[in-house]
Amino acid sequence: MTQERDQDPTTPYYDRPTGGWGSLKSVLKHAAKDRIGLGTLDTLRRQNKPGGHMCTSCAWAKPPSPHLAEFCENGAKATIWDLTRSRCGPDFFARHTLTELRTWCDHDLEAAGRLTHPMRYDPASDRYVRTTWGQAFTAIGQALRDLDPKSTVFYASGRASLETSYLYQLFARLYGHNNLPDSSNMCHETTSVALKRTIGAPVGTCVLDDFDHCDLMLFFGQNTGSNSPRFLHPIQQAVRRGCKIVTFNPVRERGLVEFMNPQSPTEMLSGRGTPVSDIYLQLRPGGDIAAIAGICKHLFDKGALDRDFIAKHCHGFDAFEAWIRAQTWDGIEATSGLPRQDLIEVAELYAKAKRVIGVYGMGLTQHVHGGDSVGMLVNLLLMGGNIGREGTGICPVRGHSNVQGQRTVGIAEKPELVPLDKLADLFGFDPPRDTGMTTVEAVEGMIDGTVRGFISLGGNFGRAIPDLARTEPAWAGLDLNVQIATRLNRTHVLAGPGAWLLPCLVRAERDKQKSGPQMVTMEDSLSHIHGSMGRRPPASRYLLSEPAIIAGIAKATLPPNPQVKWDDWVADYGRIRDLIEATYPDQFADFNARMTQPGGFYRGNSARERDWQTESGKAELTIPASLSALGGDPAPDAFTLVTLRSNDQFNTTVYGFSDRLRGLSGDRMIVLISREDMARAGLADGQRIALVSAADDGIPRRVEGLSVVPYDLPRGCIAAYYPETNPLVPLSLYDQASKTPAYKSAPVRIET
Ligand SMILES: Nc1nc2c(c(=O)[nH]1)N[C@H]1C(S)=C(S)[C@@H](COP(=O)(O)OP(=O)(O)OC[C@H]3O[C@@H](n4cnc5c(=O)[nH]c(N)nc54)[C@H](O)[C@@H]3O)O[C@H]1N2
Ligand SMILES: Nc1nc2c(c(=O)[nH]1)N[C@H]1C(S)=C(S)[C@@H](COP(=O)(O)OP(=O)(O)OC[C@H]3O[C@@H](n4cnc5c(=O)[nH]c(N)nc54)[C@H](O)[C@@H]3O)O[C@H]1N2
Ligand SMILES: [Mo]
Repeated sequence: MTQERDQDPTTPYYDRPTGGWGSLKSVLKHAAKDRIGLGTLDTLRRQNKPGGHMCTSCAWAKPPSPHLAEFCENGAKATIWDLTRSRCGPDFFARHTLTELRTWCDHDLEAAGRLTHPMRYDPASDRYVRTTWGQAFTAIGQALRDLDPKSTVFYASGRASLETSYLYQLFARLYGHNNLPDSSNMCHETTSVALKRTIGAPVGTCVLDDFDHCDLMLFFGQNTGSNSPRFLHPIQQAVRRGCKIVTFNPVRERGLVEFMNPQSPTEMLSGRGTPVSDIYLQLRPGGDIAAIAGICKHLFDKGALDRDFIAKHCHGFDAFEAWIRAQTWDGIEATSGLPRQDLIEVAELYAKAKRVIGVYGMGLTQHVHGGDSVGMLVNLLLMGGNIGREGTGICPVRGHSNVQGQRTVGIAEKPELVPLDKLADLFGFDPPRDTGMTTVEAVEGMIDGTVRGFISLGGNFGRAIPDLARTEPAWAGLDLNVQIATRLNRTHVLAGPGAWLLPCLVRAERDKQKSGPQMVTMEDSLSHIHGSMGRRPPASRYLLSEPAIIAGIAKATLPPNPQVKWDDWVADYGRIRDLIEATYPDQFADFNARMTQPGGFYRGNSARERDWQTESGKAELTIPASLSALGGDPAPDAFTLVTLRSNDQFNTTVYGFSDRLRGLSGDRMIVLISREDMARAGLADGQRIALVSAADDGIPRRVEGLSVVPYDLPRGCIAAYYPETNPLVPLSLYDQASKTPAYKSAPVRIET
C-alpha cells in the first residue's frame, strides 16, 4: 500500500514535495506585492525566537534551539501581510460607501491595507468617518451602560495575547456577563470538551520531545503542509528515524505525502523530498469513528491490548469492548468507505508500535459527532497505553497563535472553567455565574434580535460563522458594534449605526507604554508559554495596543473600583502577568521571569502525568452515539460538502488565489468532485453550477457561480473553499457536546 496507490492521475495534484522551491517562490511573490522593506526581513529573521516576535499564523510549538529561519511559508506571509506598506485610512473611506464595499471580495477588502485611524460609521453618508479615541471610548462606554450586559457578546479571535485576553475576560465579568465565545468555539472547542471528559485535561498531552521518540503517528483530518508547516520538520525527522505515519483524510494533502525542507540545501538542490505517509487512507467525511472502530476490532480479535494499563488506568472497558464487538465489518466498511484489509493493516502497525501519537485537526472536530470522534481516538490510544508516557500522546493541532492561551486565562463562556472565586477576591466583585453564549448561541441571538451589542477582539465573525447570510441584516441593526482590527474585512462592512472600527498594533510592532517597550505572551499548541517582542514602527501614530483599547473602553463603562487599575496595568504589562500568576498560581509561577525561556515554559498537563481529573478518576473509554460522525445519512441525491482552507489564506484572510499544494490556482469559486460523481451527476469539467442546501430544516441556502473541478475524492463527498461556501453550512448542525459547527459536513445538492 504505497502512498501513490490511490492517486487519480486524471485530476489536478501537485507533483512536487511540500516546502521546497514552490514555498520560497510563493513567499517572494507576496514580499514583492506588499512592498516590504529590510525591516520586515529583519523581523522574519527573529520570528519565533527568543527576543523576537511570535508568529501570528499558526500555534505550532517554537523549539528551544530554533532553525536559522524558524518560520514557514505561511508564517512569512502572515508577517508580510501585517507589515505591508499599504494603508486603509480616512481617505480610503471617504472614497467608498459601505454599500459599495459590500460588493468587494474578501481579498480586496483586506488588501486595502492596514487600518490607521479610529473610525465611526456615519449613516448619513454611509461611510466610516474619522473619530478620536476619546470620543470613541466615551460613546462606547455610554452605549454599554445603556445596554443589558446579558444582551451583549464579547467575541475574541485567537490572536490576542495572554495579557489582552486576561483584561478582556475581566472586563466582561466586571460588566456582567460570561458571553465570551472565541474562535475556539468554531474550531477546537470539541477538543476542550471531549478531552476534559475523557482524560481530564482540555488540551493535548504531547510536548516536542515526544516526536523524537514515537514510532507511529496517526493523522486524522489535519492538513500539516498548509496549516502548521513547521510541524513538518519534526515529522520529517521522525520519518528518517523509521517512525511510521498513517493518514486518514478524504483529500490527499500533499504535505502528508512528501515534504522538502527549504532549509536543507541537499534536498533543495536534488529536488527530492522525504516521503511522509506510509499508509494514506482516503476515508469518507465523518468516517473516522468507523475507521477507528475497525482498528480496535482487529486489536480485540488479536488480543493486542495493554491489559495492565487498561486495568489500572481506564474506566468503561467492558462496555467499550462489547460495543466494538457488536460492530460489523460491513457497517465499518460502508461508513468509513475503507476496505477491512486496510484497517487491519493499520491495526497491525499499531499493535507492533511501542509509542504512538494521535494527531488531529478540523477533520475530526467539525462534525455533528466530532466529540465522539475525538473520544474514539482517545480510546484507540488508551488500548495501547499510549497516553502519559514519553513518545506517546494525543495531539490536537490548534489554529490561531494564541487560541489555546485565551481559554487558559479565562476567555470562556463556561464559568466552571474559570476560577471565579479568585477573580472575586482579587477585584472585589461578584462575577456572573451563569453560562454564557457559544458562537452558535451568539449567532442565534443575532438572528432573533436578542443580541444588541457586539465587541470583537479581532477576527471576522460575520464571515467565519455558519449560515452567514441569515445574520447579514442583523449587523446593521445592532445598538453597538465595536470591531478591534488590523485590516478591513466583511464583518466591518456589514455594519450600520452604532458601529466603531478601532485599529490596533500587530504583534511585530513596537508597543511602547509608560514604563517602556512592552512584551506580550502566548501559549502554543503544546502548552508552552512564550514572550514576544515587537520591534517594527507602528503602521500609524494613531494606533493603540489591544490592552490599551480594552482598558479605554472598560474605564469608560465601569464605575471606579480601587482594586481595578486599568491605567497601571496598561503602563506595564508585567503587572497584568502578575495578575495572571495570582489567578493561576500553579501554572504561571514566576511568569515574568520565565516568559523568555527558550522554547517557552511548560504550564503542565495532568493527563501527561496519568493523573486523570475525570468523573471516575480514571481515563474514560467512551462509546460514540453512532458509527458515523455525520448527523445522519445524506439523501441519495445529496453530497457531503467539506469546506477547506487553501495554502494561500489564513482563515478569512485570503492572501492570494493559489492553492499550490493541491495543484489548483486562479479561482476560489470552485467545487472539487470525483470523476465518478461527475459522471453520476452528468457534470462536465469547468461547468458552472450552484450548490443548495439539503439540510432538512427547510431553510433555503444557496451559493452560485461555482465551477466544477474533477478531483481525487471519495464518492459522495465534494469540497469547496471556506469562507466562500459558509452560507451553505446550517447553523443547526454542530458537535453535540461542544456546539462547534459541523463545517466539514454540510449536506448539499448540485443544481445545474
Ligand atoms: N495557512 C494557514 N494556516 C492555518 C489556517 C489557515 O487558514 N491557513 N488556519 C488556522 C486555524 S484557525 C486552524 S483551526 C487550523 C486548521 O487546520 P486543520 O485542522 O488542518 O483544518 P482544515 O484545513 O480545515 O481541515 C483539515 C483536514 O481535514 C480533512 N477532513 C475533512 N473532513 C474530514 C473527516 O471527516 N475526517 C478526516 N479524517 N479528515 C477530514 C480535510 O481534507 C483537511 O485536509 O489551521 C491554522 N493554520
Ligand atoms: N466553513 C468553514 N468555516 C470556518 C472554518 C472552516 O474550516 N470552514 N474554520 C473555523 C475556524 S477553525 C476558525 S478559528 C474561525 C476563524 O474566525 P476568526 O478568527 O473570526 O477569523 P479570521 O479570519 O482569523 O480573522 C481575520 C481578521 O482578524 C483581524 N486581525 C488580524 N490580526 C489581528 C490582530 O493582531 N489584532 C486584532 N484585533 N485583529 C486582527 C483582521 O482584521 C482580519 O481581517 O473560522 C471558522 N469558520
Ligand atoms: Mo481555528
